[in-house]
Amino acid sequence: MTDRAMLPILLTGASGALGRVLARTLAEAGWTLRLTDIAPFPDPVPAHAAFTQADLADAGTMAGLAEGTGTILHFGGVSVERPFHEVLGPNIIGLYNIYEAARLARARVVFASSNHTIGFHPRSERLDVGCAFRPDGYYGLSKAYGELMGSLYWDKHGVESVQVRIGSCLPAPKDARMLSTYLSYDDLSRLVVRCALAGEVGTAVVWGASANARSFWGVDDRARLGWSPQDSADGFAPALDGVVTDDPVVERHQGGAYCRIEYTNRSLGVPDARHRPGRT
Ligand code: 15L
Repeated sequence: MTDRAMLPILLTGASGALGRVLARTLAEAGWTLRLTDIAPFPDPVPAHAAFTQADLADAGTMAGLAEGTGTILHFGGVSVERPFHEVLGPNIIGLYNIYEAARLARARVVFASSNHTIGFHPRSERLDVGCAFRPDGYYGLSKAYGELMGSLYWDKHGVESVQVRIGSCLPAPKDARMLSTYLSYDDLSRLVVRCALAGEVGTAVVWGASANARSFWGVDDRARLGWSPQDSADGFAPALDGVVTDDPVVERHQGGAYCRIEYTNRSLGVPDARHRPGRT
């Protein structure tokens, strides 16, 4: 156990789907929690937890909440594809406020990044975390920015962070794509605990997926955290194999339906638009 294990955890986005899971499981595991969200907390506040309703834009409140914590789980902000101006405030300015709060508190950040940072990679590619960002929308782009913010704050200020590129974290996978991207709630909870307990992590990037045989993803920094997933989507394959769309944009890319939103690229049918003759 490190000293960090004795300190409270700040959880942003506590009222969201994953925030509610983490509030429950971390409280059950005995952690002292500071919960915050712009929306009211819909559940009974667990023992050893306090909830503060606040906007990520409120830098002073975020800094106050972070003071004395060892780990900030940053799950707040916009969590689906939205127009640029809706993403900008929570996911860029709010993110900055969280990293500044972490710098002042000397806390480690665990960032809920997303597979949508790399969503335009084809499903036929197996990716390591060093792969190029290919965001599939403004939401994914904001998460790529968030990962780079972690890199900046590590190099410039020594703020540690773990960037968790979450796949599809749901009670159960829902379609054939999620046989590759599924992350169970229990694997997420165990991962977050390792992020809080691990010794030096520097800045680490991890694929947030269970042990799915059909995973799109390979090498990451999980060994540094001492985490490996215990669950898998594989048992759902017989039921979900045929659950696909008839849309080639959706089915070709790792990001699935997010790639289709506002898609106007006429080059569909060419395996990779970046490699069209005449384009650099
Ligand atoms: C995400 O990043 C979203 O937050 C979630 O709602 C799902 O769409 C998930 O990705 C996914 O790709 O399945």
